[in-house]
Amino acid sequence: MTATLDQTAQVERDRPEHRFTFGLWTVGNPGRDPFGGPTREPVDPVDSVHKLAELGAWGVSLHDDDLIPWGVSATERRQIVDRFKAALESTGMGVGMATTNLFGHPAFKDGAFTSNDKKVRRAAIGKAMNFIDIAAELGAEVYVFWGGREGTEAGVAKDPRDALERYREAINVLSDYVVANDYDLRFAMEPKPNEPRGDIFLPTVGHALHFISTLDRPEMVGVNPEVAHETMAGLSFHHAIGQALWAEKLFHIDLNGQRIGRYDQDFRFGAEDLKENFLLVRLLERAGYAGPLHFDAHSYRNENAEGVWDFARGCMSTYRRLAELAQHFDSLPEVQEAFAAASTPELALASVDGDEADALKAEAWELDSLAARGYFNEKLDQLLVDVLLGVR
Ligand code: GLT
Ligand code: MN
Ligand code: MN
Repeated sequence: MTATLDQTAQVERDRPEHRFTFGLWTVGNPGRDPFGGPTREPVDPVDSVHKLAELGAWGVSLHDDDLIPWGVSATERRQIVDRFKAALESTGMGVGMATTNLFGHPAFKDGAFTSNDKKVRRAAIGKAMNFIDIAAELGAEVYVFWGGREGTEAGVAKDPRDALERYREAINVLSDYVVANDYDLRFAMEPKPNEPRGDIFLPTVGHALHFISTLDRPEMVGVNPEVAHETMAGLSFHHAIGQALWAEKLFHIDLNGQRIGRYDQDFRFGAEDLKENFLLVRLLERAGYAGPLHFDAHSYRNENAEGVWDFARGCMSTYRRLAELAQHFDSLPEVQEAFAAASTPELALASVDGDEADALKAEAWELDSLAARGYFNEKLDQLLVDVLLGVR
């Protein structure tokens, strides 16, 4: 295992800081669920900033209402923002992303940007503008749109084409607003298949990527995929990330733990499906993803305040450990041999080199002989399992 430790050092030299961030709503999660009230005390956002800085995080992310309680006066609002800014400055913490709470207020019960009520849609756009101003002031890199309420239980109540048109309108208006104010902010759409709505618009990364291609300023908008959300839909998260990277649209990422077929669990990163997490981290590291690594997760409900910090430490150490294991895996000669046997590198070569229709048609008759080979995936996958188990 000494080799592995050396590789850790290598990872840390190459990338002095994995830019780990936590939402104020994650470490501040009081343990409420649909069946029971809070099990932990509320946390002052300024205390979260200090504690996360001490644990080695790079920064935080936040909703408007996480920082500024709904309904406070303009003066209080200013004081709260100034006090928070001072905490960021004194700790050197950054803001990975900011976002609008467009799901908590009862007025958003039929949707925000896609509510059937035009007045609600206008208020939702205005609420986002109000916090975009503060996000820019706090130096946030990315502004996220998670449309938790953008959907239906009674599908008959909304024509999905109208809803998508209104969604697009809202993002277009808000991107114009950012440009008009000269803010240095990019947007990221966060897909989710369901919960809290029965069905949510833009349910997966693929849906979101297509939606982005229809916008007025597509270059300004990327995706913020979340482990739990693609996994809830039974999809491969690392394939979703692969497609987002391939489209150059991975602006932000929400890391957590989730089992297929369950409610949105938002467990500690690494708490479930370590193999999928390994594939994810290996992909992010190999792609040189440099955006925030955001843990959108929370501690188990049966933890007290101390358990929350165990949770935060665990998220970061598991990511680091998987990054070092990914390097170790790729450094093993037997793994490189297995990749060659599986023809993994060959997938990076173009299939067709020029105008070869005659040759391609002739090669169609070679399928019988091509069927004989093996791809040695058993050996390759077992090597991965061995590395995860620490036996290699
Ligand atoms: C909410 C949701 C998350 C989103 C947050 C951003 S809010 O906690 O479950 O997945 O990322 O709005
Ligand atoms: Mn999320
Ligand atoms: Mn979630």
